[in-house]
Amino acid sequence: MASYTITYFPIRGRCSSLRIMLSDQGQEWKEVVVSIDEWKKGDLKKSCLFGQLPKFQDGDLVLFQTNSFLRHLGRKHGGYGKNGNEAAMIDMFTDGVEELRNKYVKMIYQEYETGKDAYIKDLPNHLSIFEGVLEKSKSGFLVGDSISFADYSLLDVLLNHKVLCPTCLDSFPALKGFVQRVSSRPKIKAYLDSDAYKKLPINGNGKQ
Ligand code: GTB
Repeated sequence: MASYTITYFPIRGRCSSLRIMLSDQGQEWKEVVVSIDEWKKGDLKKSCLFGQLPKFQDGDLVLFQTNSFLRHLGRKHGGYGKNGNEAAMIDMFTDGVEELRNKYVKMIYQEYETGKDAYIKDLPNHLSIFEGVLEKSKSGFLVGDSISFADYSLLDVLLNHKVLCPTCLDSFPALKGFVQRVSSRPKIKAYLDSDAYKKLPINGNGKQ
């Protein structure tokens, strides 16, 4: 039986890295899909701690804020480094990915028509940071010698950017290799090849 429940809109959105992580860890989960019409009624919004989805439940534990879900799974099933210093680095990279994600989300939802070109032009300034880190990594992961939730988050953001701009990784061989390698991990590949992933739109407004 699934021990986790994700309550969210019918999109990949902010839940993709979580779903990729659950898949790679061999965990099952249940989806509670909330339509925009249902959300607009307001009752569910009022019940959410920060007035937003996704919500993540692990038995009696109810969490909001997507990165707290990743940290929780990291503590329970691995993927949070092998010591405190690695955990700190994983937090740092996850926050770095979050900054890029927030810029992407702002462009998609508020400035797609007016800001997409400028966003893509500025993208190498962000990607080069992660390129530099992965170039130096012996394991091919952001931190230490094994995969962490920072890697799942980076993979998700890069996959979305490849849809936005298919050539955006062409000058970043380390990032290109990272996407290829991590996407090919058997359980991640199975999830990315599934309808559960492919049939969900990336964003809630049809832009990508
Ligand atoms: N920091 C939070 C986290 O990481 O969980 C951010 C959560 C968040 O932005 N939630 C958005 C939300 O609940 C959905 S993701 N929005 C509704 C509200 O605030 O009332 C982005 C999103 C935006 C819009 C749509 N849409 O129009 O369909 C779908 C998803």
